[in-house]
Amino acid sequence: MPEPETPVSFPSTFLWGAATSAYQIEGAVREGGRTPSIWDTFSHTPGKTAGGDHGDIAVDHYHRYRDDVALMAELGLTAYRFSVSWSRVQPTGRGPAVQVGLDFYRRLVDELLEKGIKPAVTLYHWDLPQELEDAGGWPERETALRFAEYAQIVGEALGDRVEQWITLNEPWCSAFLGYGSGVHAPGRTEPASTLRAAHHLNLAHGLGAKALRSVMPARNSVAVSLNSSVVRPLSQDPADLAAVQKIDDLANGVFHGPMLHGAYPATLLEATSSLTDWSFVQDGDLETIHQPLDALGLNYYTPALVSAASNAPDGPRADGHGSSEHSPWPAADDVAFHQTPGERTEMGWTIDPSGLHDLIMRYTREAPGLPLYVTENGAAYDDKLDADGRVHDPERIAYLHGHLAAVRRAITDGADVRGYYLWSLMDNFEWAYGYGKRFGAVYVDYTTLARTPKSSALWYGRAARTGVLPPAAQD
Ligand code: GBH
Repeated sequence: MPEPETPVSFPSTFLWGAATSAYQIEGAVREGGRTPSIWDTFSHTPGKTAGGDHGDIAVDHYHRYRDDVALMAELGLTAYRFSVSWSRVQPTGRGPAVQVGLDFYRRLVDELLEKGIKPAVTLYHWDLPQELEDAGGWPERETALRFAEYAQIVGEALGDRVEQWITLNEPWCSAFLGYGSGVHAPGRTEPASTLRAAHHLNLAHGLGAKALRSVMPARNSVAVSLNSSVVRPLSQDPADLAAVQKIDDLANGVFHGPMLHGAYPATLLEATSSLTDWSFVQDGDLETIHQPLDALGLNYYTPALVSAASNAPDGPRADGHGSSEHSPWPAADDVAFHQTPGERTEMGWTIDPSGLHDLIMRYTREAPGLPLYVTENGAAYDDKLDADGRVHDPERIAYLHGHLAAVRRAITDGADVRGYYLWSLMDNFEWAYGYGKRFGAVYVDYTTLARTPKSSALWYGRAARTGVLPPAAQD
């Protein structure tokens, strides 16, 4: 992707943010009455995460949040997206809130506001209280009802000072990696449960959005963050185009169908009919899920390339398996996934900024007039602290430059993108990959937990302060 040489500048109101999530950064897993979430259980189960890594300490953000906010302010960030740990606020997933838990987030938000950084709260970034999983987890309807209660508690506590709300982060991962391939907590491998989980996550979103609105000032914005996939066909063969339709339904339509249009795609219902009759969708559910949104969050890393399995010379290779032999894609044995050509990051994910442009334009068409945010985008590289105490990451700068330029092109093409949150503020617990994969703009030394802004953080801070992308070559 050639870098444009002319300066790339953004509207003055554009938000320049960074994102994190609770389990990946907080640590302090037993403090203030917090109880285990499914990720505590999963990461302490032998063989589930690289090196047996877990979030017990993570990057100790729970104790270092003041320094972390000060660092964001120094860099020049204008927004910060973080998530609330459900089991810190409501340890059993039910019943009264724990004030100590809520107080932590109140102090964090006040610190951000004092520094002029706009907070965006994600209510659920994958860390279901273990007790709710023990009662069946997301495949059970009850979990959605519990989520609505939790949303109301957090909305009441922070709604006066936080304007931007995100109900769920990437429900696809919760449903399909958590209950299908099993590479994410709770590690179940039950194809039919993935669709039940997806529906109850949708319902949680709808009920949660309603609950938030019932307790918050009307000026606040309620959104959801989807890891909507850009699904491309290997060829124009009708069989490959049918594979795209199938994966697009299972990745995107299963969520945006009910959320934006009030219905599951007919093609999805048909393609999955051998697994389920969808009788868990009750009267009124689709109406509940179809809540008007104030914004939509899009998380983007890499596009997917698919074909019919019969058109794959090496046989089907389903994506997202990780170390699991189970596919995250139910009823899709007839689809093969292919490696997209091009340079890749340390995750093995192909770098393709045009995918972000296409994704934004797709949702501009799918939901006309709905403000969009890129709520995650970033790259893992094998960063090293130099002898001079610096971290040079020109590859990450190039990645960010390319993707921010793609966002700018989408704005020029008529998309209403209001902000961008870099994933991630700092290196952290990369789920099943543990601490080995570094996504941070800020480097974390895992022995001392000292923070060092990488050259990409300084580059991004300059973009945030000036509204113009500095040249990518500048490291
Ligand atoms: C996000 O997940 C998460 O919200 C965040 O917590 C995480 O740290 C970050 O991204 C980086 O991973 O996996 O081979 O099938 C992104 C998860 C990544 C899942 C891309 C689908 C497709 C390629 N998604 N992935 S593969």
